[in-house]
Amino acid sequence: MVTKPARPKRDFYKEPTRLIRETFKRLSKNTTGKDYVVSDIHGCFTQLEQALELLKFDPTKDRLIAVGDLIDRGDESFRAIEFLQKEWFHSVMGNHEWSLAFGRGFSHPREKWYVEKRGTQIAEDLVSAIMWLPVAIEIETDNGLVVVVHAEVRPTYGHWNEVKEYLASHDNQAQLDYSFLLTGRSRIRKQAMQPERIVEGVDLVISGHSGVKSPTLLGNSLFIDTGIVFGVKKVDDEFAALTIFDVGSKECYMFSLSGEQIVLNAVTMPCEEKAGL
Ligand SMILES: [Mn+2]
Repeated sequence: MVTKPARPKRDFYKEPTRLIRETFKRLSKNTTGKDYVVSDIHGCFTQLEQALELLKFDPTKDRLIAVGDLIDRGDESFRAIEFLQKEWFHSVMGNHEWSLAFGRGFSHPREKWYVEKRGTQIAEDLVSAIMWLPVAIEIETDNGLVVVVHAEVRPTYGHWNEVKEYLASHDNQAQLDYSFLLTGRSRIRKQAMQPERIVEGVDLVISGHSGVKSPTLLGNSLFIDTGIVFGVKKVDDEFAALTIFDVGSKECYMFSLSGEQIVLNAVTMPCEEKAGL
């Protein structure tokens, strides 16, 4: 009989200074190596490692920024703890992390495995590792400011500063609506009036969350969740791939599965050219 762990303490709700500090993370320019952004991992860390090897990722100077949803669906979600301890690995919070840390906790069927498969301690370690993830990461690059958020910057926000001001204007987490950053699909589903509206003040916004067959650029918002977990779980391996975006060259590398091994199967055109920027 496994004991259900206690729900995480909601200090996040009560500490405004932490809110300001933790909402954003800013990475200064990487002057020695490359920066990459990886699509939704969903527990497929073995496939991520294989892809990084093919990319010749150098952990001594390169950095990898994840769009969130590190956990759930795949079998290795617990390895998020290990990756989040690596100096070169950064991630924004996805709705799956949010849901585990602040939402349903362990009562939801999707999250039961944390306890059943790995026990109470690892479940609590996982919550500790994810509950402070920033909702946005700003990366200073030679190509300007690149922002990573899990789902989207809604086109109702014309300027990135409007989003920052909104988030900073609340001193209480409970009053904040993060949902547009964590779960929004208004651009990709064309629900918004101007799905291709440029987010001013930012050169490129990179998000996951919404499944796409190949990386999709709308305005200066790039969507890269090509759903590798569905290939690993053999739910739909027709287009399932892990996408890694090279921030410097603006190229997307797509890795899909060939048997148990991941293979580099496509390098899309640089996003810059696609966008005609
Ligand atoms: Mn998501």
